[in-house]
Amino acid sequence: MGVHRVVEVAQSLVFGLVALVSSPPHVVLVGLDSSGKTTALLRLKYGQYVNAVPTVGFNCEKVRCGGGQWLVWDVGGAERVRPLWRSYTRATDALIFVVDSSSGPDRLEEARLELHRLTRQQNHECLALNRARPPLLVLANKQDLPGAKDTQQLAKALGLPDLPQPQAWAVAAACAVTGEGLDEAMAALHHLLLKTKKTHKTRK
Ligand code: G3D
Ligand code: MG
Repeated sequence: MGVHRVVEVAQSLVFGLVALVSSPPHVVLVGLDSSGKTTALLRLKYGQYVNAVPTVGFNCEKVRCGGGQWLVWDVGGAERVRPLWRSYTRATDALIFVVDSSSGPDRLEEARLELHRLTRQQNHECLALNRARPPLLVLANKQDLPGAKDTQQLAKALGLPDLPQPQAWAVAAACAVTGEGLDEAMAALHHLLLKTKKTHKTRK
């Protein structure tokens, strides 16, 4: 068994145990390295800016925002650890893909490829288990930076309209440093989650 596989199995076990003892919906933050995942998580947790160190492994916090409580997992986004995203997202209730809105075309294309790879995998797993596809919120972070793209430009650049149906998605603009937009983003995710649950129930 490869090291990646061992880590994946161990993480799935931890994830399963935490799921058993905690009731709030699980949400996983993924996205390329330096997009602002940890800053966003710490901002949601502490209500203030905390300088994040590069994530080794993952962070997990229970937070209250957007009209509900969440268990938020923040997973490293460096290229070598991206294969591990799958073990975190397999059983999650919702997904947040954080993007640096000021990224150039190459980084945005890299983000698009990773996002589509992840949602394809999730699609297969959810079909096999007859589970609802977790809703996707794209967090258009770093809106304070010059040249930051707006939500429509990012939806297009990330190919969100091309995601296979039924995939509930939304894009929300934010700045994790000031916290602007984060609560609205979580409220939008809450709304998507309720919608997804309702749609899945009526399809069954
Ligand atoms: P990651 O967890 O996705 O890898 P981090 O990203 O949260 O570690 O953030 C990477 C860098 O981006 C950090 O700067 C952080 O302060 C910055 N950052 C996060 N969100 C924003 C934002 O909304 N606006 C701006 N301007 N910067 C942001 P450093 O300098 O510590 O690397
Ligand atoms: Mg991080």
